[in-house]
Amino acid sequence: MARRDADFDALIVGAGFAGMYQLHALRDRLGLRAQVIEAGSGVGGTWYWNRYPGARCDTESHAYCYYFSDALLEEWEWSERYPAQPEILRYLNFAADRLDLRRDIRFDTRVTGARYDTEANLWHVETDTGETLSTTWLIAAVGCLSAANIPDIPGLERFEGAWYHTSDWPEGGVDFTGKRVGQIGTGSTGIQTAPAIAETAAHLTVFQRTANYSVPARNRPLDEDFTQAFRENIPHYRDLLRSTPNGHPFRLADRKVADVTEEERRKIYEEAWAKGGLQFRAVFKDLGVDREANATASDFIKAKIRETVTDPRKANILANIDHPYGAKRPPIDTHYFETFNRADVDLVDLRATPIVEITATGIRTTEATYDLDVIVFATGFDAITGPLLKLNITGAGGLTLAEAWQAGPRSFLGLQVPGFPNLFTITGPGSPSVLTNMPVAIEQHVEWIAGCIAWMRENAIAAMEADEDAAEAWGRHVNDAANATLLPTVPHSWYLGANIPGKPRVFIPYAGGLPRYRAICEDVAAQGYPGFRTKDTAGKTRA
Ligand code: NA7
Repeated sequence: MARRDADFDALIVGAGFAGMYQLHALRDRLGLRAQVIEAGSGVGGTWYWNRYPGARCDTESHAYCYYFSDALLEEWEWSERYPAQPEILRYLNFAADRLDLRRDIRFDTRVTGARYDTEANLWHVETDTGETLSTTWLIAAVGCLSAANIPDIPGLERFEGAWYHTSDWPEGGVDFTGKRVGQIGTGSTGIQTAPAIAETAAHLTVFQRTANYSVPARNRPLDEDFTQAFRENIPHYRDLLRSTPNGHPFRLADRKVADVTEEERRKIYEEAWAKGGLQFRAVFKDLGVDREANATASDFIKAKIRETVTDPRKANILANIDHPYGAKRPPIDTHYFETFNRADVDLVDLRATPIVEITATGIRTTEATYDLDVIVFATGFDAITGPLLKLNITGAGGLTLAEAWQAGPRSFLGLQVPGFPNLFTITGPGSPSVLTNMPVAIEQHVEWIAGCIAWMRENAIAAMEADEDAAEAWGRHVNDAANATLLPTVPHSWYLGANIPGKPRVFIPYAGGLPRYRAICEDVAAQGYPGFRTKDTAGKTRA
């Protein structure tokens, strides 16, 4: 039940894909007094901050946008198969204008803390502008990959050159002309940025800890015919995105590796390689669940790396991959492996020769010292839970989120945490989030949250929170879903929190697929929200 004595009915943290749509859903559909608090000076969230050279989405552009509005889909035209960061940012600015969102977004304002008042059923939200704002509902739309991981390598403070993390890139860009650049990290980001940096730098050294697969993106301009055909088939695309397990616009093939001959298999992989993109992993249905089947795809890609990279030393380091393809987030690239054929690009194997320290003039490994003018950290994120913990949230009875998650994140459906009434987490831990095409997962969460808030208002519910037992059971289900795949078999994966020292090793996202997850969430809503405790405006509770 909304309270007239609160500053707001709903405060939303973050003005990316999630926060923008949540504002629209609560303000324009439910008529709530809702606002967004955003640390950046503009909308975009992840796409506002991740401005590194080569930044591009790995989802095809026509699938990487809002589908809740036909008008938005019809009015926007994408220029490339995969949208680059500036184009996504333009798109989100277009959506913000079209939905008139800016008047309810507080830019340049960071949430520094939030405290729940159980007596008043209110959240008190503190910001770095010195304000404390009260709200009935608090919605974290902070993104899954927005808390940078800057590794604690001794000596960084002594480095006399410039250094950057890819997700906190200077607005005007970085001029690499004439510079010796060292790049640490070869995840999706590193694989995108290395070819772009090599274009202008005097010299690039890539420091690789874990070798990685990558499939060519085969990016290309989109033509009028594509746009026309897309606009005529919007319902088809909407159904497609909402019915595939990962929210991408392609289906998992209905065949197993063993169903075809070796020759047919080779042809299938060659065709998928030529088409490019994440759909490479969808050509057989058992690649994600069966090690032996997976090895055929893994070996195919390793052979492609060796064919592409002419220097056998570099090829060996790049193809020395020890996890199953797709069990870590599979990157796609534009000339990543080809970049190592340039005379001005070198590769260091940190498994064989780890970094010892950063010196005033570069990076020292156990074997050599590399003189550098710039260090680029493409070292990823404290994923999913990191951005939520950074909000410094204290729930009912003084319990902090950090305390509640000491042994790993607990959440019912990835939407609510026991002990934190009226707090919703969009794409939180235990929801499909990073295993999917994010806008599809985001729209589902935003709509579920709006539906839940509408139900609370209709039923005079003052507070609602996830039940401990429901969260416990959901945690077990999340584990079971992961264990049915190859995903938890990679010990150093950030899906398990393994990239952050001290982070509990728990498989964080829900691997059961979006359609199954959506059905579970819809069922919970249809049944009157079992698994949540409520307190009505007269103080009556339901366990
Ligand atoms: P990722 O996928 O976490 O990749 C980070 C890379 O940085 C990866 O190669 C790491 O090696 C490496 N790394 C991290 N810390 C270190 C240290 N201390 N020393 C050396 N190397 C290190 O992040 P991305 O930004 O590439 O991608 C994140 C998501 O963004 C991606 O999945 C897309 O959804 C978009 P490691 O593998 O841990 O050995």
